[in-house]
Amino acid sequence: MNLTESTEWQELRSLYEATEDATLHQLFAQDEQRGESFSLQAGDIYADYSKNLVTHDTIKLLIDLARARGVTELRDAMFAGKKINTTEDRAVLHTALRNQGSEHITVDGQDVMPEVRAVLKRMAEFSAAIRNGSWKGHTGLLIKNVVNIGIGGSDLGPVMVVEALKHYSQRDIQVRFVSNIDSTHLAEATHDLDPAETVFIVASKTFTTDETMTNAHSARDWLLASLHDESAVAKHFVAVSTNAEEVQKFGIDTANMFEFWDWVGGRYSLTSAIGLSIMVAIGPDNFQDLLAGFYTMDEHFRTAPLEQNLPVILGLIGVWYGGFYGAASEAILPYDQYLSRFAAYFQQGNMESNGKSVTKEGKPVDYATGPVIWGEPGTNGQHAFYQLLHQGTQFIPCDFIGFARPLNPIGEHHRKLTANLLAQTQALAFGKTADEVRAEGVDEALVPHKTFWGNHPTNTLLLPELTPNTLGQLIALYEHKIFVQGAIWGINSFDQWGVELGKVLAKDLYHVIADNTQPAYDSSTNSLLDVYRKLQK
Ligand code: G6Q
Repeated sequence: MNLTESTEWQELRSLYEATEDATLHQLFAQDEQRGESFSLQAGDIYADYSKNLVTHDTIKLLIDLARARGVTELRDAMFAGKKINTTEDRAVLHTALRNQGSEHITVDGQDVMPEVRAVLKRMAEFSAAIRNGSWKGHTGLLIKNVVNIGIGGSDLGPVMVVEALKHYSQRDIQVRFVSNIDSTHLAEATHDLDPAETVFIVASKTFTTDETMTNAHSARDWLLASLHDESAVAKHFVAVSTNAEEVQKFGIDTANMFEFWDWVGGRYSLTSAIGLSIMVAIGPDNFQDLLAGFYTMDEHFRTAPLEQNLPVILGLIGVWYGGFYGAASEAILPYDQYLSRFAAYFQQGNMESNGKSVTKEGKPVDYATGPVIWGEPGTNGQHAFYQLLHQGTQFIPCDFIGFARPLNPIGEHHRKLTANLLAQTQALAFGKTADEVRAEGVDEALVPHKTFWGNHPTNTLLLPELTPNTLGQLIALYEHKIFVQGAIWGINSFDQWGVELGKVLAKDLYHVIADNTQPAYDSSTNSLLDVYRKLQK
């Protein structure tokens, strides 16, 4: 049944119409325990969702909606290795990559766990060899630099996690990333490196992605220009891929290939061999701890009752805002500098997963699906875009993420950081009325400018400390939130056909540019090509 025609949706609509004027002020005044009763503990994550425009009735109806839309059935099908990615006829089993249990997980009748464990073991051996210096370069030098070449799902996860877990990394090994086809990225990443001390990880599920293959070939040229010996490639290039044939064609020995499988979606792949650069940076034990953290949240999502299931609750609140309040974006605001790439990571995670406008059956939707995801770490954002959050005209729910114990305790920094986090959620929720502004003796002309309407909803996630384990929990939480929303909206969160058209057009345009032929496109593209050619001269 179409979502908006369901009884549960219509009941939610009636509830929205009856309560849309309620303010967070009123909701908190009505219930002294609100802060506690609208909170949850999932693993190490304490989640306060009380500063949302919801009542117990809203949550109850949203849970009814989740039941009616088959969220639990779809979840169980995902964990069981069913082919829920219907447009690509694939299982969606990133949860198997971090499974710490002893059960079999089968795809097409085959248990995938032995292979998962075997690859993890090989990754651990390779990482240890780089870290302890037993893997030497072609000329016998120690490896000091590891450069991951990949893009999208084969880049963003490792980029985010290597930065997030820098505190746990081996500092004498530099891990860098090259993704953009713009040669500046490769040039800047390698300009101060010695090829004899550098290993490239070419990370590509398909091993045909133009950006990655172009960068990998140029990296190979850069290496050979210095080492002058084809056989050096074996010591300086390893691959992470599902495509052994293409890996071999590139000249990488398949003994140095780390495999993963078609049931691992790119944007859900950081716990697969795609995380090799992470393991090199933080070591096999910390990587294992990261997997264990993912597993904690996977188990919570799989087993907790819907009412106490954090990804379910957060997902449903997002559906409520998208469906009835017109929320077109959500901000993720981590109060931790190490999480500077967290929002960017979930930009892909969320927008590529749920940026869809047809249902799994191919029918156009008549409701909002995935929001725009964005954000920067606090407190930088406060001095940049929070103005719009507080006084702009858009409705933007925000997630605030904080840690109780700092990894780099210096003076009063962390207490001030935490005070800012809490202050922002207070200001967003409760604002400051015109009367309160007047009571401060503010000139009447300035009163409208200094008034804060409040009523901006936030979730606050508090964790003890940023560790590989808690980071794993946090990432899995957002992954499953995306899953829940996709299930409610009835879309396929695991394909990404929307990225295809641009790729095809770029291929065609590349030939027009490279061969200098007459373009026959629309008048805008034709003129732009014309100007480009003139400017090149
Ligand atoms: C993610 C997408 C996409 C993919 C890249 C890289 O879910 O599928 O971002 O990861 O296009 O693809 P390859 O790993 O095949 O190079």
